[in-house]
Amino acid sequence: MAVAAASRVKRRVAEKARNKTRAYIALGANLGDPPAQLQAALRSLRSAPALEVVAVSPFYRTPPLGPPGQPDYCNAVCVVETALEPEALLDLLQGIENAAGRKRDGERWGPRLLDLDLLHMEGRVSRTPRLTLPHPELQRRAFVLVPLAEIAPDLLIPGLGKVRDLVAAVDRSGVKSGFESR
Ligand code: A4P
Ligand code: MG
Repeated sequence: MAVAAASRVKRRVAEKARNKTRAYIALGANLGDPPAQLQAALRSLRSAPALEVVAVSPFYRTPPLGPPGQPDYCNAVCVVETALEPEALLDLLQGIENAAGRKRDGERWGPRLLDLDLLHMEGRVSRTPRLTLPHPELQRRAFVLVPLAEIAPDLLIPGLGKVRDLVAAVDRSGVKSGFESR
């Protein structure tokens, strides 16, 4: 335990020296082949020179939040280390969404090929018209909190609390482990 804590401190010091921070990204899809699209998005993130993917949660099947009649979502969360500013990271995420064929002309919370949301960046808050950090819906969404709690239960979200407490407070009954490719 002490060894793990010491290595965590060492990593934080090294990250700080490189001016890097950790960012938490939610991945979601409910059109096409959702798990394949999440895998493709992860490949794009891994090949981006400006960041390093350091953890990926399992994939989950989740009931859609939004207009009725749409397919279940495949959801996951990943953690990256990056020296990018938050809005530059958002640009990168939106570029990956666009390359995956994401259309932005549909109804609010309508079905989508790929959604990449920035949940939180350590040490950063934002309230610009383009970017709210932490993500404003984070604490209400089991489809975000369940995968996030798998890889970062002790993460402290500013103004909200620890992820393990946030996930304990939401209804997780619809969130199912795994998502078979169709
Ligand atoms: N924006 C502001 N803050 C952020 C942030 N922290 N991360 C702005 C990402 N984007 C942020 O997003 C609209 C605008 O939000 C962006 O231009 C950005 O500047 P968008 O991705 O273009 O559109 P959207 O995703 O339809 O908008 P919205 O309202 O943010 O939807 P959400 O919150 O992304 O929800 N049900 C399940 N089960 N699983 C899901 O993953 N996802 C959604 C989409 C709905 N229902 C779902 C799921
Ligand atoms: Mg979005």
